[in-house]
Amino acid sequence: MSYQPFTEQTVVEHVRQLGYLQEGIAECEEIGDGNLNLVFRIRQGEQSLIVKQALPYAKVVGESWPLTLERAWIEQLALREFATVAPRFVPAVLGSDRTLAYTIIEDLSDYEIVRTGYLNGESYPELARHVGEFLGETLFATSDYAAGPIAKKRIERDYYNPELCDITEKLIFTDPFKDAESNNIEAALQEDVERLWQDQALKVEVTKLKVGFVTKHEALLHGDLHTGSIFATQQETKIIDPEFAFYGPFGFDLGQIIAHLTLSTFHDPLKRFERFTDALTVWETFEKTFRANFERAVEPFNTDGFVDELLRTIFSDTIGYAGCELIRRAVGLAGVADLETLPEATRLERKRDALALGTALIKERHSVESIDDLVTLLSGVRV
Ligand code: SR1
Ligand code: MG
Repeated sequence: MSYQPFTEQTVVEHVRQLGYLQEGIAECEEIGDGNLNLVFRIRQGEQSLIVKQALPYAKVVGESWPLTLERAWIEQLALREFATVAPRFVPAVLGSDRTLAYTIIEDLSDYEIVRTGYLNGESYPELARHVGEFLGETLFATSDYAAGPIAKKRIERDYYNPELCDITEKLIFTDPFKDAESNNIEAALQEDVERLWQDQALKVEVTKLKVGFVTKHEALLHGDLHTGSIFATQQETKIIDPEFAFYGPFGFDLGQIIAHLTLSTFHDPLKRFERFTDALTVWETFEKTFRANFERAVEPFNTDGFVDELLRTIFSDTIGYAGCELIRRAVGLAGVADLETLPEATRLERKRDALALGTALIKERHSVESIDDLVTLLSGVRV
């Protein structure tokens, strides 16, 4: 069967033929609200499942931006890989098809997308600890330090994901720092953004971070770990959508989630203490889990003192990547509801804050000595 995008009717017929549904009525709804894919929820009696199918173009832009269907295959491989060390934090994969570019996963209807929950004033008390643990487990397990040279390179081979990496490379590290077509700059911010484009010192630092992104093949990353890629309840957390998965720098996913926790405070300043405490908990839990795992690092990485140096580099990378993401979500493609749903005057102020904070994080990342210093820096923005 060759690739066709499903409709609400054809997807039900397809999964029924595969034996996932009984004869009889099944309800189906397309619920995808992301930038790239179709997402169908199919319900029959008590049973409920999700079929996520890639489109051959970026939905957020249109058919003029073709995009590989292979990302669906990479996504389900990554979910299965993550499940080997952190099964509690990913949805169960029930099936997948490389040609039709879909993955069937357990329905998480009892969960809510964290960004949506935050916009509605919700809090998730376990989220930060879970995300930190997930990253401490998966980043270590897929690295040279745990897997050893042969196994690591075997895993890495499966995650060759050039087109999706190219999106990140352009949209996060290149386009926001020049007059690029993909940018989405509000007229009132034009002068602020032009100042950014003239800041050579900033552009050198962003270039260094981009070099790290393209050259450090340290561990299997989620690649797009924002609050729209996490489902949560008060007790549980599930990380979804790793279609941008690839081997990259340890600090990238950490930076992304810290940036999006920060963006959520731009929408709801009353949650600043809670979200910055969450940012701190993500880092501390990651560090604790990663260090504990490092006890079984293969030689010579278990050399005394090595993990401390490594964590210092991961920390400064994390801060820099968080800064790049803040800038990108204020002026680049794929804005976030945290900012876009604010009334105009507040929105412009917050976007300026995102530019200022992003710049400070990128430039000062090497002088931030502790997570407490980082939280102080994050809190420094007026809201
Ligand atoms: C063209 S894709 C735009 C963005 O959507 C995804 O969620 C990633 O964040 C990507 O950068
Ligand atoms: Mg996504």
